[in-house]
Amino acid sequence: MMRWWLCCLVVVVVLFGIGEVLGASVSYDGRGLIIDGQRKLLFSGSIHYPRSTPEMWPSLIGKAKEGGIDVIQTYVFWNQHEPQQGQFNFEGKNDLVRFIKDIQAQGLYATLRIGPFIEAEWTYGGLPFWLHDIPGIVYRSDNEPFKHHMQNFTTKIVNMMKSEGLYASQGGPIIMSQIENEYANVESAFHEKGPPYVTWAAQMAVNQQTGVPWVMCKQNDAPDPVINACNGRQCGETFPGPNSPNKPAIWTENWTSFFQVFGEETNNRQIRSAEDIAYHVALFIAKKNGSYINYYMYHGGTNFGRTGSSYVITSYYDQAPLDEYGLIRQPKYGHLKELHAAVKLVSETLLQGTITNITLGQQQEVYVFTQNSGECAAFLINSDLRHDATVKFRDTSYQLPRGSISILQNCKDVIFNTAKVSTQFNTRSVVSGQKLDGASRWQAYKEDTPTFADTPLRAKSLPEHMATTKDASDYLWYTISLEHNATNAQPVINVFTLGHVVHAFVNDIYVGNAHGSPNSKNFTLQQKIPLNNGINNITLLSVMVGLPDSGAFLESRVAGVRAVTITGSGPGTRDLSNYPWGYQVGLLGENLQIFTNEGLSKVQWSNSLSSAPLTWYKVSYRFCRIPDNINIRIKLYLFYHLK
Ligand SMILES: *[C@@H]1O[C@H](CO)[C@@H](O)[C@H](O)[C@H]1NC(C)=O
Ligand SMILES: *[C@@H]1O[C@H](CO)[C@@H](O)[C@H](O)[C@H]1NC(C)=O
Ligand SMILES: *[C@@H]1O[C@H](CO)[C@@H](O)[C@H](O)[C@H]1NC(C)=O
Ligand SMILES: *[C@@H]1O[C@H](CO)[C@@H](O)[C@H](O)[C@H]1NC(C)=O
Ligand SMILES: *[C@@H]1O[C@H](CO)[C@@H](O)[C@H](O)[C@H]1NC(C)=O
Ligand SMILES: *[C@@H]1O[C@H](CO)[C@@H](O)[C@H](O)[C@H]1NC(C)=O
Ligand SMILES: CC(=O)N[C@H]1CO[C@H](CO)[C@@H](O)[C@@H]1O
Repeated sequence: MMRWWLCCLVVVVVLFGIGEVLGASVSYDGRGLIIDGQRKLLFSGSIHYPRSTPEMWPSLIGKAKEGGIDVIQTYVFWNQHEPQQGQFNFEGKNDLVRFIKDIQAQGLYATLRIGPFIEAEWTYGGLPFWLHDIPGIVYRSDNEPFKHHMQNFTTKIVNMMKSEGLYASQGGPIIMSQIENEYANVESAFHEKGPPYVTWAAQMAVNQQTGVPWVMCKQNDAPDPVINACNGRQCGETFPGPNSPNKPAIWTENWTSFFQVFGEETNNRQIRSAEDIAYHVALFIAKKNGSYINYYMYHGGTNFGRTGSSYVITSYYDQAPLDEYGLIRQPKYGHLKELHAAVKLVSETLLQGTITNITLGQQQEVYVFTQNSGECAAFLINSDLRHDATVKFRDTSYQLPRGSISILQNCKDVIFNTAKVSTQFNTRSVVSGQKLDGASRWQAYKEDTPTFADTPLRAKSLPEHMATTKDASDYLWYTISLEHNATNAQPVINVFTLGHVVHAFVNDIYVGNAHGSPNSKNFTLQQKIPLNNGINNITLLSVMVGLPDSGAFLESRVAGVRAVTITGSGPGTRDLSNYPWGYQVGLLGENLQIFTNEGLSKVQWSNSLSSAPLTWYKVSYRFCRIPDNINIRIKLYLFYHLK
């Protein structure tokens, strides 16, 4: 009888074994994600696939792995994948499956932040602009049209990952997914339409049956079983904690630096020190039971083309551990690598041990993790930012530099201090190679300034910029044919705009420009202009530097020229806002794609280089013998002529 039972038990175990080969289940408890039955302490780094090239991916992922990163976290960029409704693009930089497989190939995990609203300093927060024209749509709200399209895209991505076997539950690398993004920032703007949307989004995500957990970041009331995660630089101080004792403390965005906008000097937000990052990571682990920490960004990369959001420059988080070009930035990279290694040495104890904390001084405390086996790890914290401290812990004295944390193995040996940087500093050296400014090589093509007669599209008032360009171009021309009766006064034009840049031309003469900034979203171009008696051609070029990516009611934002008046042309002020306007989307050179091989021959290039505004320049250049370890970048110096 006894033997029969034993035999049966063996059979059960074997079956379980087969099940495990197929995939690792991912679950969680209050102390961490549990992958394949094991609690994990994970360091994660954000690398966004469309912000680099597929050729760079294996090297970026490899460097992250070498730096002690376990997980690569990326958003999914809806407007890259579905620029027109129903027309999909998963090629080249948009090859999400290849990116996830590259992660898997190096044995790392992946976290997929589907959003599909992602913000991310990405144009329109990742939403495709065609959503704007869906009747009755209100984004990110309890709104049927939006929910329909959000669910449709989310399902498409999840199905794509499933069909490639990429979820950990299928043996793939994806251990976690994110739905929505920092929704709590805008939730109150939607009043009673906010909370049901959160509930719906969580349910819709969970119903996708991915076999791995979902998170919502900065959403402290994330509905079960979705995990609420923290974003910010100081989650060790600011995170109120998981909203259930059964959920782990997850930090989805610990900003390694900050993105930059046009016109801004590099400042302290961008140059976040290695010591400061290490301190806050250690604090999050010690104080908040932190078990998943993601660096946003680990590699920022480049906002290629028109993918950056309003005013955001093309270089993204260049100060991250891997710089824009994927080069290692020291000491940030090395210091964090040492932190990761130290934490991993004691991670068993951090994940399994019981936690106590003891005050050691006015601004000094220790968090002690103890296992039944006697294993012990401790974090000695000196939160005094001005004074070093000496503390006594278990009969030993420890020197703690100001604002630092020491990690102790066996509750005795200091294996890391967040303020002691042993990694060498490095600087990026840029060697200027060939100068391409030899005038003879260059050719020019000047954009025509369209007039009212040239623009077949007409409106009875100024059309709104974004609704008109539909994200096909940054540029929108407005033209008017104006009859002028000379007075004694000098004519002055006033162009009120909601961004981002406006250029003005009168009778093909460039008269001036003005621009806004992230802090002054509206501005007025006020400019004296020469007018002929009789008919004049007034042409305005409205330019946007990316679409907005944040805030509520993105679908009803307005931009571009909103009002135009003229004084000194006839009596009083003439309001031209409701005149018949002609308009045209995009520049001619842009529409003809004259920057491509096919488009090059579509216009007449001139050898004489005018300095007229709105001139395209081209040069052909042959590069040879580029060593593999050198990054070639072409730098353009633009001299902007402002009258
Ligand atoms: C998304 O919508 C399209 C068009 O209505 C439909 O053909 C497609 O099956 C939907 N996809 C998903 C995953 O629901
Ligand atoms: C950390 O985990 C322990 C044990 O699970 C729990 O008692 C404690 O409240 C948690 N601390 C925080 C800050 O969540
Ligand atoms: C232990 O940590 C908790 C949470 O940070 C804090 O409220 C408490 O005062 C600490 N206790 C001691 C003895 O330092
Ligand atoms: C205005 O534009 C029209 C049509 O392009 C052109 O024929 C006319 O000469 C222009 N007027 C002036 C004053 O430049
Ligand atoms: C323009 O911006 C200023 C300051 O940001 C704001 O007070 C004002 O209301 C804005 N005007 C319009 C018409 O949007
Ligand atoms: C310009 O003067 C003519 C003749 O006096 C008049 O008919 C016309 O309405 C005036 N136009 C404007 C824009 O004031
Ligand atoms: C959201 C957040 O936590 N922001 C903080 C990021 O870190 C810097 C300094 O490290 C703080 O100044 C920010 O407030």
